Amino acid sequence: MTDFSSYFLMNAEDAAEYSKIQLNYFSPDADLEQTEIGDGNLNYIFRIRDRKTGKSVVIKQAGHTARISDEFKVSPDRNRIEYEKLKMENELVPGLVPLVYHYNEVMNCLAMEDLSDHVIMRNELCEHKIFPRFADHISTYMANTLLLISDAVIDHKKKKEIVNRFINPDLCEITEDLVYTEPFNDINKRNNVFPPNSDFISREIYSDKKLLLETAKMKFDFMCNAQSLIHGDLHTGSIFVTRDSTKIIDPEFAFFGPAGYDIGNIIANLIFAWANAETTMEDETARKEYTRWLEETIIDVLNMFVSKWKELWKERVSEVSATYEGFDTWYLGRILRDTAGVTGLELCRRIIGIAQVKDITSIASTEKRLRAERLCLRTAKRCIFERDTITTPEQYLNIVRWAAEK
Ligand code: SR1
Ligand code: MG
Repeated sequence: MTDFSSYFLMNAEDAAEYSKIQLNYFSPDADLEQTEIGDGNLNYIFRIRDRKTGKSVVIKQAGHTARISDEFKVSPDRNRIEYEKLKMENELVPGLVPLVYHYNEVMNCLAMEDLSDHVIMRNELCEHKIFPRFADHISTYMANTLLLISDAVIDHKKKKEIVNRFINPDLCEITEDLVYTEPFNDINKRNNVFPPNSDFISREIYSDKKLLLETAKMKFDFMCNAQSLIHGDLHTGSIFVTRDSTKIIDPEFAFFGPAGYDIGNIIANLIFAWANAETTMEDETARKEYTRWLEETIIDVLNMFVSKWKELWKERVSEVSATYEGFDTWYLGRILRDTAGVTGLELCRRIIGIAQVKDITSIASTEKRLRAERLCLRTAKRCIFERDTITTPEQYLNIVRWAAEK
């Protein structure tokens, strides 16, 4: 039996042994059961439980390549980044993220709270379930994490020290390629276009030179604007929920980038849920009720984010230049512009690129899926082109409704 003194990719039995002898988490006579529960694109996730006591833990291990494809060589240091970000988030937004217990730099694995009483939000949205506390929780998470770890609040030297710890080149490269580049030109031939939508995508996306130019501007913003310590992959598959609780997981893509990247991801993924409901729910009353809840959630997420952000700005900003009259409005305006642009990028990349979303791919009817895809792509283009003027949630909803009517 290994003593875990050198790295190897664990199976579930290894992870159980690890939890006993490295974590000392279970008593020596524990009767452990273990399962690999990961269904993401990158890592291996094990749940270990003592049948006698019900006590459990989750162990997440990073490999040297992505689970989705060996083509992606990704530093396992992402696991340290996730651990450090979760530790910071436990301070900033306690209760909205899992507790973390331990990180091992040899095995590139971390141990954290088992959230088996929660479920992945995307799967529930595909079942047309409602989460009344979500907007409040996610807006608190975003306002606190995005403002409190930024130059507006943190001492500049301290911030640069944190930037250093969160240089995340491999995962940033994935985002630069999969979000900002490939969906618009298929340069690496990795896109995964739904064949009946191929002509539409060639005409409306690949052939649109003006769109290409806007994606380049946004890509340079992503690469150059070290504004906030962002989550970096804040979609509904990175969120665990119950009716009353929200836990944001998986911040391995964290780095200092534009704050609007996280907010735009949330808005886009709520639009995927809207497109699914709009195109698949047969019963008109149920459909209207559910799409209305999603619309109200988009409104609440953005409005609550803005008001919480403004309150925090008043209380916490320490940088003198940031206190000059009008600077807060200018700064928030840039976040909202980036939010709209990223909403458009995320909508495109999940329809066209390699990493897709169940909200769309699970639509069995070709006709309905085509309608959902085109609704998202038309919304995306307007969000990108009109990002300088999109500042309110109602503007997103007007665009989505316009796209649904086309
Ligand atoms: C190779 S990783 C593909 C995607 O999965 C992750 O969750 C990120 O969204 C990434 O873009
Ligand atoms: Mg993930």
